Amino acid sequence: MNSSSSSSSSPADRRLSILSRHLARTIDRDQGITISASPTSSVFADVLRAPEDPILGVTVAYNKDPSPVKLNLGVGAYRTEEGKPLVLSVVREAEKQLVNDCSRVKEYLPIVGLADFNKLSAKLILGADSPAILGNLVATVQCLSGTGSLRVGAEFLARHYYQHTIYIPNPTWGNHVKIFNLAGLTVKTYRYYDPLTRGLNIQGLLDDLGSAPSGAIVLLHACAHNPTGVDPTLEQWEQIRKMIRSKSLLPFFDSAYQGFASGSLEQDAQSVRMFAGDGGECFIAQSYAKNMGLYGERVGALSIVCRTADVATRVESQLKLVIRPMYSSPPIHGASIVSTILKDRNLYQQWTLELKVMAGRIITMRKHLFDALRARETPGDWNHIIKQIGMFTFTGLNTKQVAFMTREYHIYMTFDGRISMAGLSSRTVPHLADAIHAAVTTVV
Ligand code: PLA
Repeated sequence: MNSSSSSSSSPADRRLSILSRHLARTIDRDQGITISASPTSSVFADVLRAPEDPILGVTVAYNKDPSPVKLNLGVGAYRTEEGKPLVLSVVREAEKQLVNDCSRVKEYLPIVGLADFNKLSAKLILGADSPAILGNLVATVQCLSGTGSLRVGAEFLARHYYQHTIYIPNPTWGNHVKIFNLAGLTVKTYRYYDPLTRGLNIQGLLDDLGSAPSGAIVLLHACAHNPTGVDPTLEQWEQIRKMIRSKSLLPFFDSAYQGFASGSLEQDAQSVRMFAGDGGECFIAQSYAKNMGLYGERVGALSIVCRTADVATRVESQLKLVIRPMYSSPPIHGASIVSTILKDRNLYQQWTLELKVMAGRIITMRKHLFDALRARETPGDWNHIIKQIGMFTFTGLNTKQVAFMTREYHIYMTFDGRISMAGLSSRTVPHLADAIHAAVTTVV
């Protein structure tokens, strides 16, 4: 297991470094060596240009490319067969209802967000008949999508939990390290993906969790693991659960793709429900970006399942103290859309159908790409394309091959070889297959 070092310098370290650079400039100036600061020079003259984000920066590069054949398979954002972003019909319908309801006002929401939204979100992930819901054991707060939910949860843990080490899978979504480091947690990794089998390294995972210090926090992807598309089977989840509980580790689920993996909201929540149903505690960060297509609305929830109802209310009171100085209270529009859909039987039904169509289209793209590579007799075993789950295929292409595909074919993807299947369409599959074929046959 590795301790992560990326962006781990503390705020105090950073202030010290800025101060020493400033002092060096002042001393230089006082000694007449160089006059780097004049009354007109910026006080931020020493600020270095930061690199683009490894995922969102792919879109920045894509936008600059004038090629008509360019293809953005970087960020995980759903596109239609026509390559267009999709607003779900059920979301349009809910928005119409909201606009027509003149009793609605624009007052601040409470710090914890919209009450209905919180209750319905907890039910969606845990199941309406969950003992945790029935026993009022869950503290839920509305947050700024999945990222904000992870951030609030991390901040709460840094303040109120005795263990400050969090284990994240290797590999994982790139932002996890930064979110947890920034909250002051120490990030370590556990083995997850085996590049040889392109599957789960269950033994490595269990060994690493087995040797983690008692009480350590463990980040788990609820379903559709990003970037690998490799999920544990239910039997493996049970092994993981037993290990986590026997070592008194604290599970923190990141649920960014409920409904996107299998097309079923229930099936994709099974891992979380196993843990929430065993009486132990757990954290869940939920996002509605992908499954309701509400990316830019920034709507999500953090739920903390506690052992007693009394603890849950105290936990909620402390979550308010975390949120208030960060952003005071969350935005109203996205959460209103979600609760309008979740509380109306017909809209809910319509949503599940639209979700199935999106998940189904992604699964079809897997099949198309697999067939296209077989038709080209592209060297290599490409079965993982159809075996992997969720929005992404972890192709196994290396950095040089990715760079080649971007340079020669205008295909934009992250450097770890991940492609967003949701950005692909029947029309663009042949172009991608040509690019992969050329990359594996010409770039070693
Ligand atoms: N957790 C995981 C595992 C994710 O993949 C993402 C999004 C999030 C949380 C956060 O999503 P949200 O804040 O928008 O709700 N990952 C994307 C986008 C889809 C991104 O990097 O921000 C990705 O392309 O990996």
